[in-house]
Amino acid sequence: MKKIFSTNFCLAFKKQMAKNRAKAGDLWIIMAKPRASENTPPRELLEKLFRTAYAIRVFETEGIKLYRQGLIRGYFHPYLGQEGIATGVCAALRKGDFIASTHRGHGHCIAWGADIKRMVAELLQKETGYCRGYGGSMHIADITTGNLGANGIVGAGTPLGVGAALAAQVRGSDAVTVTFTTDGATNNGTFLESLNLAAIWNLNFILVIENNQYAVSTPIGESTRETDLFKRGAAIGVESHLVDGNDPLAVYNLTEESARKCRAGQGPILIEARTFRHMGHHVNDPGKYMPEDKLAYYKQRDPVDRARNNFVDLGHASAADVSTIERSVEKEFADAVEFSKGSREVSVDEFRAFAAVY
Ligand SMILES: Cc1ncc(C[n+]2csc(CCOP(=O)(O)OP(=O)(O)O)c2C)c(N)n1
Ligand SMILES: [Mg+2]
Repeated sequence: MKKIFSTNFCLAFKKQMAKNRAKAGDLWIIMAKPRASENTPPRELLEKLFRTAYAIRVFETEGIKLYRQGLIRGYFHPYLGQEGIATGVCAALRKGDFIASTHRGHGHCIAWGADIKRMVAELLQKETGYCRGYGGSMHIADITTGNLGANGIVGAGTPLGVGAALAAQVRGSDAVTVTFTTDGATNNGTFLESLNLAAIWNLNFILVIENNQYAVSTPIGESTRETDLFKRGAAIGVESHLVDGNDPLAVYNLTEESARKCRAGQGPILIEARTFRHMGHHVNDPGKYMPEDKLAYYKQRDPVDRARNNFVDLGHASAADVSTIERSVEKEFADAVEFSKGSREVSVDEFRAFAAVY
């Protein structure tokens, strides 16, 4: 067989990768400073951030249990540990805006205000689900509310979001579109092509990179030499920011400011929200490649705990207030499971007939 790489090349390659990895290893200690808001955030906002972050945590934790019971088929990419991003971003948007999501999309849907009943039903292949049970975890969408949907194709949400932002501009609307994307997608051609178009057309577009520092098991330093992903925007004249993705309030403040700038004609804006997932890539990945000390570091900065602490410390919420929200979120999920179990499961034949449309 023809030898493609010389031993020297392989050694040099490994050395460079180790160097990049060492650099990327620093990512977890260079967290962005929280962007302090001038005023104390209103209690309703703090309550909303906590409720949303907790709702995502419950959905994912309980959803994994349903998966382990064999009730969910297909993929399930948990958003555990990343809740601060969807929570902060969506709270800063308004009715009429748009979001486009990723394969790790449950959190985006929930933060956007999706009906938990229809989400669980979709995961359980029930006809009452968002896509009649045909789509499952990676395809939940709700065009009626501006949720352009989750997407199993890494990087595909970015051109989709730019299209929505262009359509809004053509219609003369000041709607803002946010595409949630991933560190893995930043090396996909769609990233630069889409952001560049958004820039030359001055679109109301915010691209949020959820940098959880892994693409499946590949650490960020092995897929790019420049691990500060927000810096890529500067190359094409796009205002770019780095934010602590585990701080829902910091994410909210930055998104709110970015959306305001977009509506004033200063878009697009690139945001890198740095975070770390609490488990492997998908529900069956033990994630053994994730360093334990780094995982512990991020768990100490748990976004749900931070949202809860903010609600208590800045919103002067009592233990009873917190408990009321937690019980109500848990009940909503339990009710959704009951509703879904009582719904009809779609058959493979029905799905085939539906898919034949395409
Ligand atoms: C275009 C494309 N290439 C490859 C894959 C296979 N794949 C699924 S997830 C993934 C990487 C995920 O990492 P990242 O993009 O950082 O997102 P994360 O899972 O960390 O949220 C890949 C390569 C895919 N779904 N789409
Ligand atoms: Mg990633």
